[in-house]
Amino acid sequence: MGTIKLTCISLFISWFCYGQQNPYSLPVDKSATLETKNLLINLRKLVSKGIMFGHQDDLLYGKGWKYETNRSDVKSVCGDYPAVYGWEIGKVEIGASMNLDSVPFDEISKNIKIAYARGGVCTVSWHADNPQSEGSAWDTTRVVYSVLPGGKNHELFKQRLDRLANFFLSLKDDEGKPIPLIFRPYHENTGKWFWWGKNHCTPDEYKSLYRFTVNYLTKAKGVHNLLFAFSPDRVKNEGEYFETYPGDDFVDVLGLDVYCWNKPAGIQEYFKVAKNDLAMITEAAKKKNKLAAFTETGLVEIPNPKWWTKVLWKTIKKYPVSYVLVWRNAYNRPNHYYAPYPGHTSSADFIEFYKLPGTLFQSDITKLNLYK
Ligand code: BMA
Repeated sequence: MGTIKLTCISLFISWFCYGQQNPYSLPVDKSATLETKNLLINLRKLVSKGIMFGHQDDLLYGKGWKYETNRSDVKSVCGDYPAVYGWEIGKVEIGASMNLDSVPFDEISKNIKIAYARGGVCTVSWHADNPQSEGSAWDTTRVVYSVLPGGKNHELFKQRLDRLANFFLSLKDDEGKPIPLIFRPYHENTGKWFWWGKNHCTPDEYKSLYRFTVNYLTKAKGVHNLLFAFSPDRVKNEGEYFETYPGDDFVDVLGLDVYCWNKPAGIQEYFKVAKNDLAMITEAAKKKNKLAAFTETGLVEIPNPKWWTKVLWKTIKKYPVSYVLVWRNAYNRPNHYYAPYPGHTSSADFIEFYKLPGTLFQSDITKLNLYK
């Protein structure tokens, strides 16, 4: 009896110590490249130091300019690049030469390499066309069931994933090593606007779609430079978030997309919803040994001059999220921007946000080398 007890206790102690020494889980892709594994481990460590700032399409274009190497609205305002760079690759799956915002894929690849060489973190969203109707990501013709194995669009869908895989495989640094990316497919699925969204497929169909994509890219196509993010839009509770969760074996990052609406009650509503959801995902991420991130947010045109310190920072500061990413400063839609540019009324406050010890930009992370 005594021996059994002692064995149990020593087994428990070694399990406990192992857990303490290895608090970082591996990426869901067990064959991920060393740099991709290192990225996940280092991002986990970085959470205790601060929240990285991210901006979609930051290096590609901004207010009144496009395709000027090394230009960035964020840098023009605060003197530093964002730490996280968002990229969009919708239409890569149909073999187009430009994405859905008419940005050439060559420009995207070139700038991903530049961002990576600088030690930045790249995350990729994918507003994929509807494979059934040939309409856009916003065409909600029912389709998910048909792209799964055995479905009438399965072969066509695999061809699309082949093109997606080829894009990921093509992203290499100067030494020919694959560039790690946080891939965020089928995002905002708790909303109703995309073909993979709520009411357009069942939770099981959604999970199968996500799992098939992860397996196909990693196992069938040999793509090993991805961490996978799940990023629903605002939810009422944990139950709604996890109703479509593909599972711990398929998700590295528990993400969340919540925008702030510019209406009288918008800010109060943002505080309430974003804080509630961030509290929930960061708690769940802790239990699951995963990373949490505020994968998309922003207030269009930033009409509130203190939005950065008094709204965004106040919302996120308590939560251990890896990064917060604001959406693009569209070159082709004058009123569609989410980061300041020189002369914007929120620029001074953005500089204050930049100076906060808890916000991390490119110069903070370059020195850490997140890939080593
Ligand atoms: C949306 C808008 C669209 C754009 C899409 C993909 O939220 O910015 O104009 O086409 O993202 O970048």
